[in-house]
Amino acid sequence: MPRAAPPKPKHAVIAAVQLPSVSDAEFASSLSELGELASTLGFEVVATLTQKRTSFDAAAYLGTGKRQELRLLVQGEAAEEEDEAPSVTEKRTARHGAVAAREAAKALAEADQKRVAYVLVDHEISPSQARNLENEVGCEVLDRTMVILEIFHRHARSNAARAQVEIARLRYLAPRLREAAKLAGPQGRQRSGVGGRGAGEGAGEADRAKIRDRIAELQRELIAFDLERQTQRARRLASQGLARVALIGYTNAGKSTLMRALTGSEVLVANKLFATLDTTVRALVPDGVPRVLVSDTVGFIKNLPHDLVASFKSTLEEAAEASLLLQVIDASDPGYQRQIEVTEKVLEEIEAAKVPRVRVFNKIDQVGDARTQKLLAAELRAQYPRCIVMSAVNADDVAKLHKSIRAFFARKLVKAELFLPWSAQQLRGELFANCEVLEERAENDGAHFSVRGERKALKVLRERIEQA
Ligand SMILES: Nc1nc2c(ncn2[C@@H]2O[C@H](COP(=O)(O)OP(=O)(O)OP(=O)(O)O)[C@@H](O)[C@H]2O)c(=O)[nH]1
Ligand SMILES: [Mg+2]
Repeated sequence: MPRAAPPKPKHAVIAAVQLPSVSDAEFASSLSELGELASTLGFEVVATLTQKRTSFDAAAYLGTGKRQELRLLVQGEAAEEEDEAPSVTEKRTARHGAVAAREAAKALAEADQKRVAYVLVDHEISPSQARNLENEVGCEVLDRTMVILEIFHRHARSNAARAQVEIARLRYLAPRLREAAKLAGPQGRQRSGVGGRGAGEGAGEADRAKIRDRIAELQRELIAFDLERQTQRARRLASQGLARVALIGYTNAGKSTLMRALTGSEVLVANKLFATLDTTVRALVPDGVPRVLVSDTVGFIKNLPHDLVASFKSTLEEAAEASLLLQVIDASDPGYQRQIEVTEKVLEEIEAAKVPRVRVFNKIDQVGDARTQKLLAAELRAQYPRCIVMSAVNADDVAKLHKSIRAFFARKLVKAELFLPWSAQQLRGELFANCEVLEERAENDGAHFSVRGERKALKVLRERIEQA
């Protein structure tokens, strides 16, 4: 069960069926996305095999002819590797000692890398389809879901994210283990593979019971993590005002980059899919009234495995609780409209569709020359009124985004009069942190303040003054 990325890229072949309902553009963009997912896993895609069909083949996803072609492709690469074998031997006899041994090892390693290790299928296929296809083409088959699960598995850092991903993986693998057990019998061959599927081949009832127990154990752990997070969240809400912004959107759109720019924090930014799996919360910098907290969240993707959506629901609750969502969209992706659709669908699933939302079209600097950028920006503004078109690497643009976040919360501020008795002076700091003080007058038994602040923050403050 490899956890770290393999040191050298493994060869993979992408195989996909185009159904009549899928346009050529949509199909191409889905394939290129699968290619990016593959490279995030450290695979090198050496070939792509596609086929138009009215439905998936019930037995093995692809039609018989394509399966044959795929087998030749997979085995063809392997045959090439065998052809190289004599030259390795020749070299070994021609030279002696350590140099020859090193060269031979290198040649063998290179030959090994040429082997097609995986066939990647751009759909979720059934356990029996996967198994039949594997048996026929002679190498491991990973569907889109497994590829995404594997990336999540490698990128999960916090205990909670790890537990969430493991539950999703086990749920996905359990029926596949059953399928393997049926085909391979109790003494099924053992194979190491991505996702640890190999380790469980030939799994019997005892193994399946173990999986059920493990899932139950992880769920108990998650409940504990959840309680911990809720306590932290409650503390945040009580002590720091209530203005919350969440950065949400498709994977790789630039959410973490914007998080860094807006909060001066050092969250992970990477040109990988699903670099961020945990929600991070930081204060908007420079600070102001109200104090605004920004959260960075896990990215979305087309056909995000259902179990993962369910698993990450609690992580995404942060988004549902925000007062404002910044929906980050990669404007340089020709398929940005699909990004928008996918994101909006997930927002509905996590019941965050009603939260006020601003669309942020990012990476405009990556769209052709200045003229093209201007044209696209105008088009986007016409199509999505009130959207922001920007580049996270442009400081002026970031400042503008910062300003519009402030403006959003400023609109929600109300004026109020507060009286702070001398006996409650310990709340003075909190008052200044949560409100904009317009005027302060000292009176006999305390200080009178004219302030502007968030309705909810003012309510909390009044309660605290009464209790003091
Ligand atoms: N040129 C350019 N690159 C950008 C911009 N914003 C982000 N990037 C790059 O895009 C890549 C992805 O950025 P991230 O901020 O990690 O994306 P993310 O949305 O957090 O992605 P996930 O965590 O995977 O969901 C990184 O290589 C960034 O440096 C931008 O405005 N312009
Ligand atoms: Mg990120």
